[in-house]
Amino acid sequence: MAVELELTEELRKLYADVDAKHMAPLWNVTAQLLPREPASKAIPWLWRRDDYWPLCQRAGELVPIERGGERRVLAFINPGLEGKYATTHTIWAAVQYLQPGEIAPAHRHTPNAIRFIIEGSRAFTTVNGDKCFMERGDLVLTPAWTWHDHGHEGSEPMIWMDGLDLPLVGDLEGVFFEPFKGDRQPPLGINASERRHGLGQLRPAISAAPEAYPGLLNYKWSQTATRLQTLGDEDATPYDDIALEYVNPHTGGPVLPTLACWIQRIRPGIHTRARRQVASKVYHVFEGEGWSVINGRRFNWKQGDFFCVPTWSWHEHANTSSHDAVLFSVQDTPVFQAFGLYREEALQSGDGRQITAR
Ligand code: GTQ
Ligand code: FE2
Repeated sequence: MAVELELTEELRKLYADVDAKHMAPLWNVTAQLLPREPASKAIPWLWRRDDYWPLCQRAGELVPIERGGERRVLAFINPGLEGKYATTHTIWAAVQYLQPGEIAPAHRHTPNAIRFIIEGSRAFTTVNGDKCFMERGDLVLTPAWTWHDHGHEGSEPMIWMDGLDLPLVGDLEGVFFEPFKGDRQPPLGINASERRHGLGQLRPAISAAPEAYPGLLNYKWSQTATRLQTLGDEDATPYDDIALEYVNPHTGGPVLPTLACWIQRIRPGIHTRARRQVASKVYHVFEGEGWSVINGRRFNWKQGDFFCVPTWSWHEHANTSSHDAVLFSVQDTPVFQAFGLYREEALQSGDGRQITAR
């Protein structure tokens, strides 16, 4: 409020009486409620593979998974979001560690989930009866309210990234959860969704009834890698270099209503321009090494690391090595787009890159 009110005895009394009736005067909180632009409480942060990997192994020794323990998941918690189990204000990102023979029991919930496979072979997630085997680089979806359980038929521990809209659905007070009767679903098919929908450009006619015929659940790395490599210099963008969005092949839209997933290849020596978006993201470094500058702070990363970009934060990426860097990311962009709230802005000053604090 532009005019400074003199806090008279009567005004003080008014505020006390308003407060006692569980009301609030807007004029005292306008700036807080309507800031000129978003200022996320989440802060840019990086989690290193060298830190989380031994913690996962120790959890593997100490924490059995079965009913009660359920899933061996270590989440990345944003230090700016006190008391909130979240990586950004909307996204839960985590690593899940599963050893050969273990079963993470079947259940379903309203939050949407993605998994991106980091290491290991022959673990699977059964999604509504479709047993999807997961290999390094695969993206597997468990859309809202789909039954899912994880198992492992390989010989080495398996680790993958989980990405959920859990903090968002939690804030919306829309979380429902239901355990399955029995630890695992009887499989109705094996890798059925990728066999039916995996090429994207050819749609089975029967899929016109999507309720009876679920869409693509496993985006296999072999196909992602092929497309990443068949795009060349002329397909690069200034902000993300060579970037691809995973899409729902039926709609061309994001993989889930609330979450979009991207994969991008940053060529050796490339340093992108800075941009900010009304959207938050969590990145996983799939291959290579380099750094990102996020709101003026530089974060050096290498294979296996995770980092987050809070809403409306400037970010740019650089590949400092002599081979490609590949970044996977999960983003809440679709939420903002759905409600007409999406914005983005390129940095105009200087050479379009941030001045780094160090
Ligand atoms: O694997 O089903 O990271 O239900 C959080 C909640 C993973 C899962 C998470 C979950 C799961
Ligand atoms: Fe789950």
